[in-house]
Amino acid sequence: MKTKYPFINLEYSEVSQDEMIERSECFYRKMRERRTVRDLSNKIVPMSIIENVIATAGTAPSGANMQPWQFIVVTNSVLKNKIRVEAEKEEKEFYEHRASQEWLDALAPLATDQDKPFLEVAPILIVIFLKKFSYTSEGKRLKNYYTSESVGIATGLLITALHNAGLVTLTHTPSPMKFLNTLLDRPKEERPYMIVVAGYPAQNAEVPDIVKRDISDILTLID
Ligand code: IYR
Repeated sequence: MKTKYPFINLEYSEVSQDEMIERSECFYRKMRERRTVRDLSNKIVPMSIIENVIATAGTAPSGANMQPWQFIVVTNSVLKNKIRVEAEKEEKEFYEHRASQEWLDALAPLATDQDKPFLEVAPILIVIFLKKFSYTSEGKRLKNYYTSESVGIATGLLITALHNAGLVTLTHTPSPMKFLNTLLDRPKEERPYMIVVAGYPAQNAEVPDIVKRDISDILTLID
């Protein structure tokens, strides 16, 4: 049994309701501009931004505060090329054999395919691994809890922080992604969760003209 953490006073300063409304509207306006961008430029991104956004992701809540995530930042061209080659192999298999017709039909409007040039062009790949176990300083293995929920929340914060910083992202999930353990030398109990590709948009980048469901459609209020 672990000893209880000492409890400390919460740092919290209440703001007025008007201020809260203003802030929530303002943040919604900001987040509404976020788009998944597949046309990325190779313009370099300062590493301090990447450190800040990963630190932000690391503030996410997690099951028993186990923080079951690891963020691997890849900037090296040779490694990015290897990731692209391996991801494209998986994607070719997906588009030509593994995906059901229903899945291909759902994807068709987005015009995605097995070519993933952004994995090589973008200055930054953040490869997120989900850790099923943690290790104490004595090397004792501890189980982590609610790992996909926890890593999902952290990834959401990461994408939000990158958008807030003024960069664009692409969430990429080649499947299966086991090749990432080999290329990035991660232990087998870490599961590749997602690649967040980050950078500036290419000049004249285009995005599909999709819309998000209206609030009236996604919100059910039970009084
Ligand atoms: N992983 C593939 C396929 C893909 C699947 C879904 I669901 C998407 O929203 C987008 C792509 C690919 O990256 O092309």
